[in-house]
Order: sequence, then C-alpha cells, then structure tokens
Amino acid sequence: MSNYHIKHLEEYYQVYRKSVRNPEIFWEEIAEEHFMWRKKWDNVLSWDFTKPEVKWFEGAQLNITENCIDRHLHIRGDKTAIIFEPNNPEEEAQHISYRDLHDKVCRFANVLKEQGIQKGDRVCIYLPMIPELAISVLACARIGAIHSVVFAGFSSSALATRINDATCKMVITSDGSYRGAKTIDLKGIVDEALKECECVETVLVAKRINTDIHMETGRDHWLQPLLDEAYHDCVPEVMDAEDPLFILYTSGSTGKPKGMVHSTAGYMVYSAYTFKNVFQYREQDVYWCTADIGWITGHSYIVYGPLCNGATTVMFEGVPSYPDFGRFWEIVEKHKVNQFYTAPTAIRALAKEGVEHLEKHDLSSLKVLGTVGEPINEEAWHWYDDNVGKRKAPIVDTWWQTETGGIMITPIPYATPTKPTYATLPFIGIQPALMDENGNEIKGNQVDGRLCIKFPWPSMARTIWGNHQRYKDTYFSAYENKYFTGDGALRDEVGYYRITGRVDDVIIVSGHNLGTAPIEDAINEHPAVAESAIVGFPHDIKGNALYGYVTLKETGESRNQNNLRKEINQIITEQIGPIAKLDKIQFTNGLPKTRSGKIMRRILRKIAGKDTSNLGDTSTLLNPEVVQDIMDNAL
Ligand code: 7RM
Repeated sequence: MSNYHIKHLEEYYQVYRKSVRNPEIFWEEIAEEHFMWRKKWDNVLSWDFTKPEVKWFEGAQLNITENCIDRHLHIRGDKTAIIFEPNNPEEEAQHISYRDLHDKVCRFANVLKEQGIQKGDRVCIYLPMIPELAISVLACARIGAIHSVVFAGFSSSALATRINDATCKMVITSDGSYRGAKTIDLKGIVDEALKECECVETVLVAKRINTDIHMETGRDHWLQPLLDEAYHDCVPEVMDAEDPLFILYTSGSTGKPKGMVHSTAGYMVYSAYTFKNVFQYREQDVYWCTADIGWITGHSYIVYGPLCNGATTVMFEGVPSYPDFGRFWEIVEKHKVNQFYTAPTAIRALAKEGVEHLEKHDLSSLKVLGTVGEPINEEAWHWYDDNVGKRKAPIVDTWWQTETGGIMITPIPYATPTKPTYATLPFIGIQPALMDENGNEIKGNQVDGRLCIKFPWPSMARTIWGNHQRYKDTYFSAYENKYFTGDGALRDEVGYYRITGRVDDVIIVSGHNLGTAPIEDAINEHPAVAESAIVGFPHDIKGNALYGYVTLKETGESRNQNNLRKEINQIITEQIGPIAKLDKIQFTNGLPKTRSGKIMRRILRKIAGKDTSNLGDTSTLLNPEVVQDIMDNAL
C-alpha cells in the first residue's frame, strides 16, 4: 500500500483513518518521502485555533522551485513541463521542457534580483495566461519574493487596491492580452492603477500583442532584453517552512478584498499530494486545468501541484468560445489530454451549444474529469458525464477555497463511487464538521448545517495580509475551535457531502466570488444613487447572476432609466471589473429594512428569484409597504 498514491476505496479509508488518528506521523511520512528538503523539521505541527496560529514542518528549510523543477532535471529534464496553447489556434503551441523551465525561471529570478527585489518583497503579477505568468510566479518563489497575482480581468482600481494593500515594489505585466477576438490594453490599466500606487518602483513588461505603448522612463522596462542578458542559473533562496510563499486576494462579504497568505512547506506538500490523488496523475499523462493562474485553482493545480509531481500541465490563453465552442475539445484532442479540470459555468455554457462540437473530436484520451468553483447542477453533471467522459471518465467534484489552498472534499477517481452534485468524501487528513445555529456539531448522517473544519491541514492560509484580527474574526470566531468555511453543506446517508452554497453575502457568479458590499459601494458612488442592495438569482449558465435594487436620490429630474443602468454597470466595471456587472437593475422607492437598519436581503433574494409565495417572517420590517411595491415592479 502506498500512502502517497491511493488507488482503491479500501485504501482511501485506511489512509484516511491513519491521517486522522495520527496526523503528525502521517504528514511527516508524506513530507519525508516525496519532497526535497534542505533541512528537515523540528516539529511537524503546532496549532491553536484561538489565536489563531498554525505551523507545519516548523524548522524545515526548502525552496519550492527546487521541488517543482530542479529535482526533476536528471530524471525528466526533457519531459514537457508546460504546454502553452495560445488564444489563436493558428499560432503554434509551445512545449517547455523541465530543462527549459529551469533556464527561464532562473533568468527571470536573476532579473528580479537585478531590479532590487529581495526575499520577502512583494511583487504584483498582472499578466494574461502566457508562459511568463507561470515563470514569473516561480521566479519569485526562487528568490523568496512573495508573489501576489492579480487576475488580469480586474480593473485598474481593483488592481491599485491590491498593489497598495500588499505594498508591492514591482508589477509584472504585458503590453496587452488576447481574449478571443478582442485585445485588451493591460499596460494602460497598469498605468492608470499606478497613479494611485506610490510603493511601485519598477514595472516589467512582457511583449504579447506588439502594440505601441507608453513606457515610463526609469520605471518601466521591457522584459525580454533583460532576460536575454541574465545568467541562466540562479541558486534557490533557502526558505523556512512557514515563510510566506504568496498572497492571493479573495472577496469577503464586507470590506476590501482579503489578502490570503499561504506559507511554503505545508502548501507545497498538500497541493502536490492532492494533485497526485485527485487526478490520479501518471508519468506519461497530460493534464489540463482551464482556470486562470490569477485564481487559487491556477496556483495550486496549474503551477505548483502539477510541477511538484513532474507532470505535463497545459496553460490555455484563450476562451472556450473562440474561434468556436469546439475549442476545448480541439485542445483535448490535439494534446491528448488525460485529465481535464474546469468550472460548472463553462460546462453549462458548452452544453447549451449542443453536442455537435464534441462529435468532431476524439476525446478518448480523457481518464478523469474535474469540476470546481461552485455547486454543479444535476443536468450539467450528466451532460459532462455522458458527452465528454462517455460515462468512462469519473467526475471529481472538488470542493475547496482560496483559503484552504488545496482540494478538501472530493472523490478519488476510480476509488470513490461518484454521485451527481456531491463532492463526496473528505480528502485524506481533512476533518469536516456540520454545525447547527447554536454552535453545536451535528453528528450522524442525513443532516445539514454549516460547514467547518475542525483540525488543521498543511495548506491552510495562515493569515490575512496586514490584518490578523480580520482573519480571526472571519474564520475562527463563528464556531469555537473550528475553521468556518462560509458554506452550507449536507451529509447523506453514507456520509457523502453536498455543498449547498454560501451562507454569507458572497455570491458566486460564473465561479467567481463576488462580495455584495464592494459592488454596492461602487454603485453608491453614482451621483443619482441614494442606496442599493445586490442579491444573486439563479442563472442558467452563470449559476448565479446579480440583481441590483437601486433607490435614487430625489433630484427632481427624471432620468432615462436605461441610461442610468448603463452608467451603473460602467462604474462597476471601472471599480471592480466586468465580471461584477449586474444582469438586472430595478429602481425602487426604498429597500426593506429591519428596525436596526439592516437591509433584509432574504426578501430581496426571493423576489429576484421569483419565489414570492412565502416571504418568511416580515414582522421585524420597518417599512413593509416597500415590499409590495418592489414585488409589483420586479424584473
Ligand atoms: C477553489 C475555489 C470558494 C467558494 C467556496 C464555495 C464555492 C468551490 C465548489 C464550491 C460547491 C464545489 N476557490 N465552491 N468549489 N461549491 N461545489 N465543488 O473556487 O475561493 O474562489 O471560492 O467556491 O462556495 O466557499 S474560491
């Protein structure tokens, strides 16, 4: 039996029991046998959820890029590490071997050093899905700089907030990006953001679309000439196990985005171990995750997890609909993809286009299909199973979060029998708990509650950058001695988990987490707006879409409502990004509020979802008359 590679259900149960009964012995063995350490740990785990403080492999020293690259060189130096598939199918794919990757990461790391970046400095990476993105992430890790990747769909103002929060010294970007038939002026967005960022000293610019762009003298440098000049080897910085590896921002239900901080050793061990098992990766396989590296899924399951296992990982620059809806299947056929990992929203969008695109391609290489990001509905699950996997490739519905660093609840393919819409069983070492309203754990099966985790796992985020108190308040205060996920879940008669969705004011739209508060703040900046409330409502493709209730100031002038709607979405696009635009905007005379002034979102959610047969208890409403009015004018 191998604890590192689980292949059967009995093995899963055995290893699971071991990992829970004796977590320290279990994780020590995994860490010892499958990774490269400069120095071993003094202590496997110390933890205290009341502070909260968690340390894994304390005293150990390592560099994660040595694990992701160097250690593979003598056994698989010529093996392809990254397949880059460009936006335009006419452009040739690139195959970057482990040896090439070593060269590229080392050169980039040397450029960072020459530009004054040192261990512990924060570097913001704002790049499209081109090889420079993965390479710059690894180059930071090589020298111990903390990367903060910002998804290149975020607006200049969202980018500025994130750069300032982490006081980044450098931004790495490109002249522009391709997205389907469109090009986007990324450098222009960076220039706009940097008007508000005093901390940034240097901007490195990769060439992608070859447009003529502004280069600020003294601040901006083209990347390629610096890489050409740089030395091709770079001694990895020796890092402590608990040194921060990266910051990644995620939306909260209130306030500014939270910079989740991940540490080095625990993150490495858990992302690699989950990758191996959840995707049943074998040496010759080609693995493809369609996420963007700007999200945690890309960090853990395009870059770190796969490379740590010496895998071949595909990086796709484009979108599922360009040049047509057959693009994903064309790529699967072209690169003979064995494991394919995507989001339910993409599956629904593709299902809507019918099966004719699928039928044109040979998908027989597929062995495992994955989903992540939001609950998958039954229909999408079956479409995926029947048409993509032809009922031969198990679907792993993987539940996890930016905060958890790695997959937490998931089937192990070919071991765990799958069940549509169920993420099924906790991964090795994960101890979930369902909690009731009174803070008690609900034991037994066929129950539902709020999902918590009651024991630390190696890749949990260690803090929120610059705000440990908020980390404690958000995740460790709702339930004593437990990590609270913000999700609701049910456990069926055999102990399988089904995630039912967020129980807070985070709305997941097309797999992207959006907090209602920042969107409302953006809308309220419109001079005609008095106040607003955002809720989610069910949407065929996006899962949820946003419905905004907006009360206007009494300015006396009557404005064209459609123009106002456009202006409101324009402000949202500028402040957050197009992903946060509202599908529906209803102008209201007021918002339903409790006596303490809290907006009753429950009611607004029901109206938006056209589910008004029972609005629940409305006795605490201060202004019940607005409810009827809102219902009468609902969109
Ligand atoms: C990996 C990622 C986290 C939130 C999480 C859930 C939802 C993610 C699933 C899911 C149902 C799933 N990180 N979520 N995976 N819900 N089934 N398989 O998505 O930080 O961006 O989002 O996403 O609500 O709390 S994330």
